[in-house]
Formats: sequence, structure tokens, C-alpha cells
Amino acid sequence: MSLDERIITQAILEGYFEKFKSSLDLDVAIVGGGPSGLTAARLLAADGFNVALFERKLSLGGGMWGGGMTFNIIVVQEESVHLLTDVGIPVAHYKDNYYTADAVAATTTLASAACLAGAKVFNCMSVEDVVLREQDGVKRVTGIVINSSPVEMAGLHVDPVVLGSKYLIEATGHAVEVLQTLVRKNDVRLNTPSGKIEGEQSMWAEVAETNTVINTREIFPGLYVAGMAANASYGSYRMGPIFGGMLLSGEKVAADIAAKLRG
Ligand code: 48H
Ligand code: FE2
Repeated sequence: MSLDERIITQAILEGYFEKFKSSLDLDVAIVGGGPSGLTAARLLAADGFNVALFERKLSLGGGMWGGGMTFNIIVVQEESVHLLTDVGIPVAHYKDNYYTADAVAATTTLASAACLAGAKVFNCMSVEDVVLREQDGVKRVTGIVINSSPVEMAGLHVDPVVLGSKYLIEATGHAVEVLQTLVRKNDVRLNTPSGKIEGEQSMWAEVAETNTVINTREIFPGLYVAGMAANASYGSYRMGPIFGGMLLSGEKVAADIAAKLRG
């Protein structure tokens, strides 16, 4: 069978722009493809919402590929095991409340499950800002400002484009990048004790894991924090290579936003 390279180009262009165009008015935009963002993407897409996830890197998975210190096994607690087994990831009981999974199997399967559930994934795409609107004196995030990662990495002066979203999930991990930008550029107060980003504290896994779920909240109108970004925003601890809190945070943010969207 003959192959026409122009048709290959055409197939890519039409497929990509169909995906892009259907993301102009999102229910939920998720920034960051780590375990919390991927879990939220899967659950919201499975609920039928128009969801897109933006990941700066080529590969999804964030900090989960390498387990602990590149020893690529992850540990999770019992309460979160269903978020792995529901998508077919094999989980082994280690002892007591400790379970393990292969980090690569877990990462690739969470990513695959999010895509197959209908979440639109834009990898190699960086979120560099948010869209703000003010109504009755209240400012709200109503969209995201995105740019191609290679543009960002090369430092090219190329302007971004904008997509609308009813809700934004900040799941960028330790750096809390999107929220940092919001606070740096605007005179806004967050739903935190100081009104600012509180900053992450040192290692205390037990408290950190509980707090990750508690801190998964709407921190600014239209903007939820999830995963490590939730802990960094609310000033909690880090937990090292235990990932149950990240998965449960993704589950919580999906449930909270789904409830809001359903009214
Ligand atoms: C697009 C962006 C942008 C941007 C960043 O760090 P992650 O894995 O996020 P979480 O919160 O789901 O998981 C945290 C976990 O991996 C971890 O680090 C733990 C448990 N640490 C404990 C400890 O003690 O250290 O993924 C965030 C993703 C990454 O893939 C980034 O590339 C991406 O977000 N990202 N994508 N636009 N502006 N900023
Ligand atoms: Fe980390």
C-alpha cells in the first residue's frame, strides 16, 4: 500500500486540533501529570466532564517513576490501595498498613487509565499563568494560559494562548508553580492562614499524609490545590516515597469538583 506523507501530516493536524478545539471551554483544567493530577483526571473524565491535563514534560507521572531514590517501588497505605487496583495495578501487601507496587507499572497505568477514561492530555505543554475575572468584587480563576514547553525552555519570546475552565486543579507538586504565579502577579488573598502560600515543611510522613487530603481544597475561587502542592500551600510536611496521600488527594479533588459542577 502506498503511503503519502502529507496524509500523515493531515491526520496529525486534524486529530490534534480537534482535541485542542474541544478544550476551549473545559469543565476542569488540571496542571501537572503526577499521581494526584492523573487520578483526578481519570475520575473526572469517567464522570463525563470535559477534562484536560497539561504536563510540561514529554512523559506523565511526575515524581512517581523513581520510587524512593530511584529504587522504583512505591509504598501506599491500605486506604488508597483501591486507587491502584481499580485500574489494574498489581499491589502486594508488605506488612501492617504498608503495601507496595512497581513504580513503573503504577505510573504508566495511571497515565493510561486517565487517557482511556477520556481525559485529554497535552504533554509538552506548560501552564504559565491563569485567567482572572472579577464579579461583584470577587476575583475568580476562569482559565489557563498555556505555551509549548520547548518555547518556554528555549526562552523564546512567543506569546501563549488561552483556554477557559470552570475549575483549575493546581497539581504541580512541590513548586506550586501556578499558585506562585497567581500570588506574585496579583493582589489576592488565598484561603490559607496568612493569605499567602505557607510553604512546605520537612519530613513527617504520618502527619503529611493525613494533611495532604485535608489540604486538598479550593484555595482561591475556581482554583483547587491537590497533591504535594496542597501541602506546600498550607504549610504541611513532606512524606517521602509514600504515595497514598497523593492518590487520595486526586480522588478528593475530583469528588469535590464533581459535586460543584453538578450543582
Ligand atoms: C505544566 C507542570 C507545571 C506547569 C509543574 O510532583 P508531581 O509528581 O505531583 P504530585 O503532587 O501529584 O505528586 C507528588 C509526588 O510525586 C512527590 O513528589 C512526593 C510524594 N514527594 C514527597 C517528598 O517528600 O518529596 O508532578 C507534578 C507534575 C510534574 O510532572 C511537572 O513536570 C508538572 O507537574 N508541572 N506542568 N505546567 N507550569 N509545573
Ligand atoms: Fe517529592
